[in-house]
Amino acid sequence: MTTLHEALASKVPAMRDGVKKIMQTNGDTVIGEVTVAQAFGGMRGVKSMVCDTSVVDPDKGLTIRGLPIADLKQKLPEEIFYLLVTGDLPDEESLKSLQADLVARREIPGYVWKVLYDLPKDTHPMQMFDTAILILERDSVFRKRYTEGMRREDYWEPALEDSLRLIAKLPGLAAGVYRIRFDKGKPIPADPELDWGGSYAQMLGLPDPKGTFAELVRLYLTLHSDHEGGNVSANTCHIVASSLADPYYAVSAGLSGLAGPLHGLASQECLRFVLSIRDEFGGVPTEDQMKKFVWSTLEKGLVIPGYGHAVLRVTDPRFAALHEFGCRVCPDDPVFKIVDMGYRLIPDILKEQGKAKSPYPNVDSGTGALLHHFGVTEISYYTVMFGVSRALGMLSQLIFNRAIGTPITRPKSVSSAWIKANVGS
Ligand code: NMX
Ligand code: MLT
Repeated sequence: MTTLHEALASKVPAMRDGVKKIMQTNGDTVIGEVTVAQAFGGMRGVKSMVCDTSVVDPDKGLTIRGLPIADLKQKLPEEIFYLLVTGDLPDEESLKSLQADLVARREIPGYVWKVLYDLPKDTHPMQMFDTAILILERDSVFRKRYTEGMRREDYWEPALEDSLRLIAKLPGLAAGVYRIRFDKGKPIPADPELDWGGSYAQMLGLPDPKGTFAELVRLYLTLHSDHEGGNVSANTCHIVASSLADPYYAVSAGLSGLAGPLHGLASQECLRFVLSIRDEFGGVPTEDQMKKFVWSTLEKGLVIPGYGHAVLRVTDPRFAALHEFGCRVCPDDPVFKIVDMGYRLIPDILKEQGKAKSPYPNVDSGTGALLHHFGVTEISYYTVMFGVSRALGMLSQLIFNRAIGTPITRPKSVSSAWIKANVGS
């Protein structure tokens, strides 16, 4: 048995040494270049940071520490966290020790609930979730130790402790947001016998006689955890934490990025799109009706939510895993059927339109239909669940960066005038 702390402690010296050596021997080696289009265009494809937790291959999709996500979908999300942080999956005892670490840290202070109850009734669930995380910042060990005077080599330890404290509380917090915001009754205490994802499902309080909803929640949390370093949430968290702002501030910032409709909020927008199709046609449309609807959306200048990707050029394997779950669990649900029909028809339409570099579904395309099937019909809640999962990736990247001593992020910007003067207008 190796606790997460021990496993990481045993690896940190080699991680630091590896970075030091490569910087000494190859620090000046060029790994990419930046074009004017990339500078104006969201830095797409610019190789400018290192992230070891996961890699997104445009033609294969996500691998976590070298393992394809399709091979990890049966794993518990807390096993994925251990893998992200250490590079190894935990054995049974190490997993138990991590689960015990989380249980010991999951109590949410009363003043957090008080603020959540006091927020106006129309507050967006992501705002509530994000606010609660900022309130928890009060307990940051990293900030306390830094104020006392901490050596740079020690940064990773309180970063890990803050991460465990935060991750432990996220399911209870997120489930509480759901219950408070949507008048479902008081937050439900966690069942001590349940795993991290299972207790999230239980605390949401939906009927789950066969445990299939809990199965979906675990799968969801595993699939959304990490997507290399450049996505908006991870990148934002990375930049904020590089100033040595503590993990609570950094995760809150990352979640604010996740709340944008081109990123995590797309999960809400996807289901809104699917439900608008259902309402327009009074159920599952014919293929012709569906095609016309998609074309008219594009003609209005709108994007088709859940399709396209900044990196991927194939169907997102995370979507494939969720689609497979839907085909097994709710193939006849009309909402899932519309998602399934979209998967068959939309890529060809986007190809014909010829704008999107990837015409294929991304992870957000099908999640809403599955949550809706189990009774999570409040679509503005969906991004909160994404946030619970993405915190695993953001925090593992943060711990890694504090361990190897990554400095403050500060790229150089140039003005349009500089570009004109240097490359011609
Ligand atoms: N529907 C219609 N047009 C699209 C779509 C889409 N799904 N995806 C890209 N395009 C357009 C895009 O708006 C752009 O148009 P224009 O030249 O007029 O500005 C053009 O195609 C080229 O964009 P790309 O280079 O293919 O995409 P980019 O890397 O800029 O953006 C996304 C990637 C994901 C932001 C984009 O595909 C999109 O807006 N998708 C819909 C929203 C979505 O599903 N987001 C979730 C992403 C996953 N996540 O979990 O975060
Ligand atoms: C993600 O999971 O973060 C999204 O697929 C977006 C991205 O990778 O840019």
